[in-house]
Amino acid sequence: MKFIHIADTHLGFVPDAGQTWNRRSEKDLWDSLSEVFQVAENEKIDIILIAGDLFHRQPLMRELKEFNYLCSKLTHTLVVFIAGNHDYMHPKSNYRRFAFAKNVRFLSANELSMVELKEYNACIYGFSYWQKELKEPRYDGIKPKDPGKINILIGHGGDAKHIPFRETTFRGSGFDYVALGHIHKGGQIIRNRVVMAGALEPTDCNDIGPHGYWMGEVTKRGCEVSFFPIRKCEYVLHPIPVHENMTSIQILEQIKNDLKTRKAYQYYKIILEGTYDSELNLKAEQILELPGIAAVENRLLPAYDFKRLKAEYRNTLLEKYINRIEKLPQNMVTKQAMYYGVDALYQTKEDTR
Ligand SMILES: [Mn+2]
Repeated sequence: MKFIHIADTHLGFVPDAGQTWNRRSEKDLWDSLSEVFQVAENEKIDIILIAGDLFHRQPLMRELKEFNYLCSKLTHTLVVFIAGNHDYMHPKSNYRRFAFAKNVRFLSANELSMVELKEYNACIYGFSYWQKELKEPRYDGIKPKDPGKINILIGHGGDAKHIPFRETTFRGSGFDYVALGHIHKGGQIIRNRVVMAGALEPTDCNDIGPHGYWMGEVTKRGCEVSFFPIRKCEYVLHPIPVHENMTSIQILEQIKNDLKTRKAYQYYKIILEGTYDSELNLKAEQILELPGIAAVENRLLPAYDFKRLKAEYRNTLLEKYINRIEKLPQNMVTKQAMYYGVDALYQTKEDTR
């Protein structure tokens, strides 16, 4: 049985709202879903598994119609999905009054239920969120009824407030494939068997790395699944090492130079690391103006001349602090303690005498 597994499409969400650097829109999320459905059609995929948070919030009727239309166009594929914490089964949810196409199965109950697919000798298990949070480890101890069938579980969660689970939750569970959603960074929890899809598209610039869908084949002898990125938008963490002799023009040139190897679909989150001279006059806006920059995080530490400071602020708290830290074993923590501490004392140096 050939399948595609996606999650966290967050339809209805406006990506990076308020940002001016990026022309992403709500439509991008729909386009990506359409792209996946087109792959399903071309590859004659038997089943699409959507592991929750299909919608970012309660779906509007017109959004359900759009989704249903995309499903109904599939000539070969069955779509099975659950509601996640974002699009949970609210008492007034449009989910409750919508009639889906006949190739769509919504596992909407809040208790484990199952769709049996006789033609594939398969059973798809899952349940939906009926509230925003589910703190109980509800996937613990779940087992398929008939071990002779191809058994699939669709699940959503993986953090403390949303059905916590671990690798061991599914290890001996007897499911041939577990299609998970909720955590936006995807990956294989158990290779070829338990997969967190990751968001189909990044929703903001903290969703670092590639996003996309998983496609594979499951039989009673085993499963094989691979990741396929959707390359509309990918956020990349890009550290820029800075030292105190660098000027702002030099730093900007370095960033511009690094941007030359950027792919058109990539947006950089620049991390400034290292030390800076107190005279450095570099504004984050100057970096954000460059094409392809999503965000700037300043982790720079001021470059202090500790020897000079001690001489200048003899018999003050500042001198005592530097001496004290210098006596400790030097590592990243003491280094930061030195910078932050000196920085705090130096800013209020009038009081330290
Ligand atoms: Mn979620």
